[in-house]
Amino acid sequence: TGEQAYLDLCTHILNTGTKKEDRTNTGTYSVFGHQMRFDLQQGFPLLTTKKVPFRLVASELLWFIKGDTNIRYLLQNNNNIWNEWAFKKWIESAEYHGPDMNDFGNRSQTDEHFKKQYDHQMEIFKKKILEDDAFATKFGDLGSVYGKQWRDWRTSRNETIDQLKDVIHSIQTKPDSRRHIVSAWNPEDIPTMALPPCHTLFQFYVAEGKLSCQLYQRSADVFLGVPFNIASYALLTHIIAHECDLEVGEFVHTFGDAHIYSNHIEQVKTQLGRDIRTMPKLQINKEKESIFDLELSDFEIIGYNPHPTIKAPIAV
Ligand code: UFP
Repeated sequence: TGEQAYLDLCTHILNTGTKKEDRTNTGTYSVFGHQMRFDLQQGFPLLTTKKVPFRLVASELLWFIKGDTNIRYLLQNNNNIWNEWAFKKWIESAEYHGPDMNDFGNRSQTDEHFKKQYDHQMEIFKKKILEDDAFATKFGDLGSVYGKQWRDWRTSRNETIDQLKDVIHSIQTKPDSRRHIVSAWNPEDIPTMALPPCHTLFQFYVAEGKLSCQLYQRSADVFLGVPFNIASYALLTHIIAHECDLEVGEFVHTFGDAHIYSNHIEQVKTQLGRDIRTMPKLQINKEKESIFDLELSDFEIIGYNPHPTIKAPIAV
C-alpha cells in the first residue's frame, strides 16, 4: 500500500507490460486492470520519490468543485495545466492571425525556433484570457470537462444534475448506501470531446465514521499523470469528509489501461532507485463552513521533503 504500491505498479509494468501502440504514436508498455490502496490516516499520499506540485493539484480540484470550466480561474492561480486545450480552439479560429501553430504540442518539443514562436503566442493568449472578458468567454471555456459533469450534468430534458451536491447529501443522510457515485463519463458527449474523461467514475463508502473513495481511471500515464491523480482524489476525499464531518478512510485507485510511455522509461528507473521518505500531512482550514467556499490558502501541506522533480516529455 501507499507509495510502495505506486513503485510496485511501475515495476510491474516494466516487467510484464505489453508493448502497445497508442493514439499519440509514442508507444507504451501497458497492463490492463490494476489496483492500489492508500490509507489516508497514515498521511497525505503526495509521492516523495519525486516532487509533485500540490499547488497545481489543489487549484485544479477547486476549479472542478466550483463547476468552473473556464481556464481564467486557473490562470489567476498561476496554473497552466489546461492551457493547451483552450489555446487550440483559438489558433483554429478565424480570430487568430499569428504564425501557423498547427501540431504545436509535438513541434514545440522538437523545434527550438518554433518553440519560441509558440511560447510568445501562448503569452499573448494568456494575457487576453485574463484581461478581456469577451475573449475569455469565447476561448477560455473548455465545455464538458469535469467541473461541468460533476456540477451541471445536462439531461435530455434539459434539466441539470448537481452530482457533487447530491452525493454529499446522500453521504450525509444515508451513509450506508452503495450508490454514492459521481460519473464523468457521458456517452452523449464523448464523440465531441477533445479528451474523454480519464477519471471515468468515483464512488464513496462510509464505515466506522470514515469516508473512503474509489476511482476508476480508464487510462493512466503512470509516470506523469498518476502521481498527480492520486493527490487529487486523496484531496477530494479529505474535502468531502470535511464537509460530512467524517474522518478519512482509504483512497482506492483502480485502473483500466495503465501505461508507461516508451520515452519515460529512464525517468521511471531513476525514480525506482530512490528511497521513500515520510508522507506529509494535510491540514484544511476548519473555519470554512462549506467546501464550495474553499480557497487555495485553506490547505496546508506539512512535512513534505520530496526528492527532486524528474522531467519527462508529455504525450499529446
Ligand atoms: N492522463 C492521465 N491522467 C490524467 C489525464 C490524462 O494519466 O489526469 F488527464 C493520460 C492517460 C493517457 C492520456 O496517457 O493522458 C489520455 O489519452 P487517451 O484519451 O488516448 O487515453
